[in-house]
Amino acid sequence: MPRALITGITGQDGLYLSELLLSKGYEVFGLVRGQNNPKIALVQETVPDATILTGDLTDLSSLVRAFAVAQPDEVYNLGAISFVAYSWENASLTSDVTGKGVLNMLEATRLYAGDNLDKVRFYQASSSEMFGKVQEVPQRESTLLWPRSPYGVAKVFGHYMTINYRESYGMHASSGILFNHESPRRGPEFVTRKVSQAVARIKLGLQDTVTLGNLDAKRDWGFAGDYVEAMWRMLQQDQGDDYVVATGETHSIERLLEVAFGAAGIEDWRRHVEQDPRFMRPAEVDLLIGDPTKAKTVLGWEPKVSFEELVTMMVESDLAEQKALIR
Ligand code: NDP
Ligand code: GDR
Repeated sequence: MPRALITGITGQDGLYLSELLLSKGYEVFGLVRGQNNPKIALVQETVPDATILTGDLTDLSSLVRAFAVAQPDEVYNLGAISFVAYSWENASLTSDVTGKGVLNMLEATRLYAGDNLDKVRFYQASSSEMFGKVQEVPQRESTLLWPRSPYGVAKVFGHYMTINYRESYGMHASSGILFNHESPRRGPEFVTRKVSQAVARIKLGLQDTVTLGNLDAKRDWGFAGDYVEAMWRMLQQDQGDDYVVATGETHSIERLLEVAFGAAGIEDWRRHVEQDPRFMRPAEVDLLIGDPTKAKTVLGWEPKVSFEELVTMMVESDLAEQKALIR
């Protein structure tokens, strides 16, 4: 039975990846931070067969202990402070967790493997935010990185550190440059879920408007359930490498609003949307669109859920959730 250690198991991707690995017969260990993390219950309910270990990405000794218990064949480093807007207000913390946390994980992996680095494979959750002020359209593995937020800068550090461990020590380390991926499990602070939740509440008469920031930004949005499959496929290759994982389509926030309100049968979305500079960012990433050719040709990976299907799935899930709350 292969063994996997996942950081960030309480997050959106951690839950989908745990489900995928358990369905493939893996023994799954998930790192959870804090002395009484409220999301432990969610993990226990969603993936009861996963084993929870305590640790924090900023505490190397806790990671070394987690490796000793999990004895992993595969390591998926998904843990991070992942909300871009928050990273300006907490730049140092974001650098420690999202940036230096990667180094701690790579070092814990190296210490665990000792002379036998072949026994473990490493996945780093890199991000399209590293492209920031894009230098090429669409963005691919070779596109120059130009991050626009403390989060993006921290991810660039983790990305290059992963490549460096591959080149310095011959570690089987892969960096998945994933573009935005969403689901009904997406945190409510991110724009897709903020919109799907608001649409559901507006439809049910629980609120009248949603307040957003920049409506012109464009993102390449896919379904998180599809994207964790790409992570797993990267670690099944003979060599570690870097891969862009994206749909190859881009849509504006305005288009997101149109589809989301439309899914609830509301045509005139503008009547329900307000803007507030509070939700604007000091430096915006205007356009992201990925070229997933390498993931397709090497990994045989393709997204299955379309943008419209994704948004409809999220609105329907939030409608059901909000209805259950008012019952
Ligand atoms: P989430 O924000 O849903 O999950 C982040 C996870 O990191 C949570 O489990 C969180 O734990 C954990 N975490 C935060 N701080 C620490 C810490 N100090 N020590 C250990 N764990 C910590 O993110 P997603 O699931 O959406 O994303 C997974 C990864 O992929 C992240 O690294 C993200 O940056 C990256 N990524 C995501 C994309 C997306 O579109 N979703 C696209 C590209 C990259 P807790 O619950 O305790 O806060
Ligand atoms: P992003 O996702 O920054 O791309 O990072 P987010 O959904 O937060 O923002 C997407 C775009 O929407 C605009 N926007 C708003 N965003 C939020 N959150 N709230 C608003 O009210 C709002 N109004 C407009 C933003 O300005 C932005 O342009 C996500 C995270 O999952 C990262 O961890 C990951 O690395 C990247 O995706 C790829």
